Amino acid sequence: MEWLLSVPKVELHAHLNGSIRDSTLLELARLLGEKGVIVFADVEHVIMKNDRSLHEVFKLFDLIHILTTDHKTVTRITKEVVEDFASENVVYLELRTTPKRNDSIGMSKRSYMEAVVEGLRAVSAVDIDFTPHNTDGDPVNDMITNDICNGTTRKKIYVRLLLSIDRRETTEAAMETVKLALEMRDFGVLGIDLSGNPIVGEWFTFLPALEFAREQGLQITLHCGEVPNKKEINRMLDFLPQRVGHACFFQEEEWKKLKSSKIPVEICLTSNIRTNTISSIDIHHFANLYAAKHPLVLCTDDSGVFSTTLSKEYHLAASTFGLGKREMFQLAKTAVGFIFADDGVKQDLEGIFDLAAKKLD
Ligand code: 6MZ
Repeated sequence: MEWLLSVPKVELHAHLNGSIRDSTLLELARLLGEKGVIVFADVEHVIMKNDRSLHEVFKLFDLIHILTTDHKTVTRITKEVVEDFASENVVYLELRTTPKRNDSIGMSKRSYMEAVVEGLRAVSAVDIDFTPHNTDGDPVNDMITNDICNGTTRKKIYVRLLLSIDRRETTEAAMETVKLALEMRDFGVLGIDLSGNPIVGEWFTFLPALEFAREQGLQITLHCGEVPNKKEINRMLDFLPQRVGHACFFQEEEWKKLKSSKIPVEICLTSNIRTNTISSIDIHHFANLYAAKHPLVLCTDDSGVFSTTLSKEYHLAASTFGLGKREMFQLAKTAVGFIFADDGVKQDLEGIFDLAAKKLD
């Protein structure tokens, strides 16, 4: 585990509001309890509960959003989430979040995202690169501050943003999110995610916004196959997104399509087990995809909600599927090929992995 902690890692599927520290959530709940907005004792029980069905997870998100959706708190959780990932040597993080509108406190989707960017600016425990076109000509080695051997150098993390469309949203609301993503490209927004309760909403509601996003050059990742929905899974695969998340309820036809398309899969082991989307870890499709050399990347999904970390996900994969250090390092490194950021960032990350390979030998 210690070794996996020290390996540089790439996180491509992390929801901001799912990645909050328990201690922060409890503190926020206590405050709202004191104000009489919620009953703290009831909420404490819900936050600390460990096993939840997929349905219960979405109920928990509604509660989390009550606790977090004001500008100051959005800024705070963004800062903390980034620092937490960096502390376990995540060197590149694609953080996704659903821009939220809350008229009662003067929050628009844009001001929500500005609060997120403020959180990135507030990161102080580590060095952060979150704006694109950072082409100041620095040699790669200057960029490498992730020293895996001694704790004296400051860690550095690249952070880029994906804006999520929630499946509860209308076509208009989804379109608003895509337009916002386009306006915020200079703040590191690279693409669009489709997420939310998979039993809610219809593919055709989101399609116009996703097509527009693609036309405009945004990259797209879709939550795909979190519930059995053959038609939707096929439509999603036919859309050819740049990546898909989960891919749990695929049947032979869909596996074939996925494999021939070579669409990388964001694998979230603990999330799938905790929500019972996959009944047991040893039959997880990771094994089949890995053996087929299909592009895949291990991710946390919601490190707060599922009490996990990326290092724990790597450990779980290594211990369940019998992978050694060499394979795990390679798995971490190949994820660089699936990031949405530009070639300059890819080269920097490859430099970080090459340096780490020498030190870990
Ligand atoms: C689908 C998920 C998810 O956007 O408010 N979300 N959507 N499947 C999952 N697997 C369990 N986990 C999280 O982060 C929380 C939101 O992300 C989506 C849900 O829409 C949830 O409300 P943000 O930062």
